[in-house]
Amino acid sequence: MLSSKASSSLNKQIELEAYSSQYYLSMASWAETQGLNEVSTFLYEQADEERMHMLKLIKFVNERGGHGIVPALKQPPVTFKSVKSVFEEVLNHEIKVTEEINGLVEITLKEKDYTTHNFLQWYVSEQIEEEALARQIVDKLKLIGSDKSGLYFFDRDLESMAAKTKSDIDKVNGSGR
Ligand code: OFO
Repeated sequence: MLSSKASSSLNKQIELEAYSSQYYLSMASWAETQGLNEVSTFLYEQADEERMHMLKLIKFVNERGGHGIVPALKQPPVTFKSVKSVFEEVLNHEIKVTEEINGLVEITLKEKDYTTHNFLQWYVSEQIEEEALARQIVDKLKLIGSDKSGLYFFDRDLESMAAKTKSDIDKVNGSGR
């Protein structure tokens, strides 16, 4: 059975994952309007992944005798300065999510809630993967600078880059998803 502290902290995380999904969805929609097809496909996928993270938490909270609360939708930003600024925002957001997950892990240790602690390890690994991917993309965009043809190739390569990074990280972790 979840303590009320663990339950409310997990519900806060549900809200953050839901917001992450909305945020990336908004980025995807913006990128699509800019003709950046692969960037938008990539971001639509990220939005779906974040929704899956939210669902996984809701189900866990409910299984442990709590109540996973579906949060109200918050309006994310609608327009973005550039592709680079989009991915900088993704990276900063992922860093924030990692901090929140670490905070949750700390709570479970204080409360000696080893079941939730164990459950959260999946999120710890996921954050390593997502931060690394966002950082790699931002680094690539820094190299491209304002070169328009570079941006064209970046858009084309984004899909394979995401797949490769994921498989590299899976190899390092010795697991798939
Ligand atoms: Fe939910 O994984 Fe990143 O934010």
